[in-house]
Amino acid sequence: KGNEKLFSEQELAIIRMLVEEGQAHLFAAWPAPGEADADKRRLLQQLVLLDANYHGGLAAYIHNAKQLLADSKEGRNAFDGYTPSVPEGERLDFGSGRFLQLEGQGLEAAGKAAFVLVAGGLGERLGYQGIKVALPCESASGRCFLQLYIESILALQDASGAAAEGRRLPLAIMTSDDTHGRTEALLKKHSNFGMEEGQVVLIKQEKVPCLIDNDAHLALDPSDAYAVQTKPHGHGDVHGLLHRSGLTQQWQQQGLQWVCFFQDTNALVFRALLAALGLSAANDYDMNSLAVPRKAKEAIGAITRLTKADGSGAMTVNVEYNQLDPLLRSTINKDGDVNDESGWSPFPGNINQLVLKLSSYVPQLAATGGNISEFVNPKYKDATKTAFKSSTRLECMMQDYPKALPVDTKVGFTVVNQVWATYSPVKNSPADARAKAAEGNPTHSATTGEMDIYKANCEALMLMAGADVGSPQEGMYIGIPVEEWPRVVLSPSFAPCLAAVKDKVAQGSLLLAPKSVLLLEGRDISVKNLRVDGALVVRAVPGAKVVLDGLTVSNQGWSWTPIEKVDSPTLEEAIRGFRVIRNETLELVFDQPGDYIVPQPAAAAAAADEAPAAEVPGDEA
Ligand code: UGB
Repeated sequence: KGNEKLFSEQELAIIRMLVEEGQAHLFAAWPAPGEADADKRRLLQQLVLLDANYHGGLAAYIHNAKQLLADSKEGRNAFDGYTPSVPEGERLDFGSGRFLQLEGQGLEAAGKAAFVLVAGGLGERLGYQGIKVALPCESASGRCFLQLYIESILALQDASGAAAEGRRLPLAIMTSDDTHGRTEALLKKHSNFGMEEGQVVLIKQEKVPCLIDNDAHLALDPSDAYAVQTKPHGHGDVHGLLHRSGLTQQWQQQGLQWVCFFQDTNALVFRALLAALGLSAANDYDMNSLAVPRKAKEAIGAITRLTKADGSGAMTVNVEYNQLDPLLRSTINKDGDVNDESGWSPFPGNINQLVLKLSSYVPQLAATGGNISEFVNPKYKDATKTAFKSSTRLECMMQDYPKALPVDTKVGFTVVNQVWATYSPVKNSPADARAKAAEGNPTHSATTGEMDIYKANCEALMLMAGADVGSPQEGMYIGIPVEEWPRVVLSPSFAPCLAAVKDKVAQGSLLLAPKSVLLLEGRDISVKNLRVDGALVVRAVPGAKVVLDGLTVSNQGWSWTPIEKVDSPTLEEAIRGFRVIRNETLELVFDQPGDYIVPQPAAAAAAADEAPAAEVPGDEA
């Protein structure tokens, strides 16, 4: 009372609405008019913003929260009444004939695809303060995740023929207040890593208010009585943001047909995505999840078909592992979540890499506003479930998109049987990774994220080109076990798809000694006969057609030196447990278009004065 004259109509309206919704506690401690007026206004401005950012406003948020908190207290299960079964989809072996066939179809489809990276999360679990997309995905090239993703999209733009037809493949990145400024700065610093102005767009998600009890009272910030405490709403916000930004409609008008979603730290995603895109195109899927084989009870969501006995509902959706076991027990299998005769769960594991068909996505977004089914996960003080240990909030996940889809929507999955070819994210701190390793689980650490890139590239060279890369060796960095393969980096331009490796590396033409380093950076490099015992780096601009034919490299190479043996490691080195020491390198740089054979044939060498020469600035130059 008495504060009325201080505020605008809009601010007064929000106070009235919140008081009606039982939120008078937000203003109860306000001093008399004239005291802390600027702070009062600050709180109201924040509330106006929170109201505008949530679909239906804060009143809807409070109503939804009350309902979800009541469901949680009563232990009501969102999947009650549904019977689970294994959905439609296909399981592929990496590099098999069927894989390559789908990859080919996927490459064509990629020429009409848009890409969406969800990158609003901070690396808290990883113990990294910066944005995760700025981390090097491997230390050999030092390429950061964002650069890898952008170069992969540009390589697909080229290889699919989209570039030749004048089409640019767009990338939208969802950021949050935690990541927006730094993502923008990273792009600016590196001139969008080669994307044109406007080709990459940032869409920022907002946080939602925290809740202190089952009556959905909003939480004031413990350190500021004039601010509501807020937390992230989850990656499900991406659908609403794509809709409200107009991007999806724009993409459809430009003739694009597919949208591919991926996470911030899985460097392998583009190795398997094309096969999923191909299957989407072949089966006309409205939604397709690129998934991994799953062991029963593994802490990973399961992609599940859910059907109501009376035919009133059906969907194919991710069921979190803790919900899957009770659901199976109460319906089709008294033993719950168990492996089948193959030794694996019949349900594919969700890794949140999704392919959506634009022609059904756009109308669905228009119908729902892109709002995704929410959930709440309060940590209760005791079994009475009446009080929380700390404030909670509503959340939503992008993989829950099918929950609102019509029953006849075609939703499928694409499993690549070899997890190492598809999924090795960087999520856990060294300490958590060690604990996971001790339990026999994948560590999802920066250490394995890097080593799995080398492994996947070596496997690709073996499968596609019969390369001799030796056998992997057992290794260990900061207590995290790894398989050590030759450190092979194939730039996205060199290998936009697996089939490109087959085209560019002649059968049986490549031999890599253990722990050798091979970096091939350039679209037009090919290998006819190459042996490396040490380190070779080849960089070639587009149009520099480089054939490695008869080259033998022998030098001291590089060593992945355990962090215990190096001085002042950086944080990036510390979380992976090693520093790369470059002892000796043969580096071949071709910065002018032309035809090059390395080593130069004797006849050509005579006329070498006239020919464009390769700059060889490495130690052996
Ligand atoms: N993210 C956002 O952009 N905004 C947010 O508000 C939150 C996250 P995490 P988590 O890969 O196995 C997901 O934190 O908890 C981005 C799936 O939900 O790494 O491990 C963030 O930047 C789960 O079903 O997710 O769980 C990152 O890019 C399973 O698939 C992405 O969302 C699991 O990943 C994921 O964020 C998995």
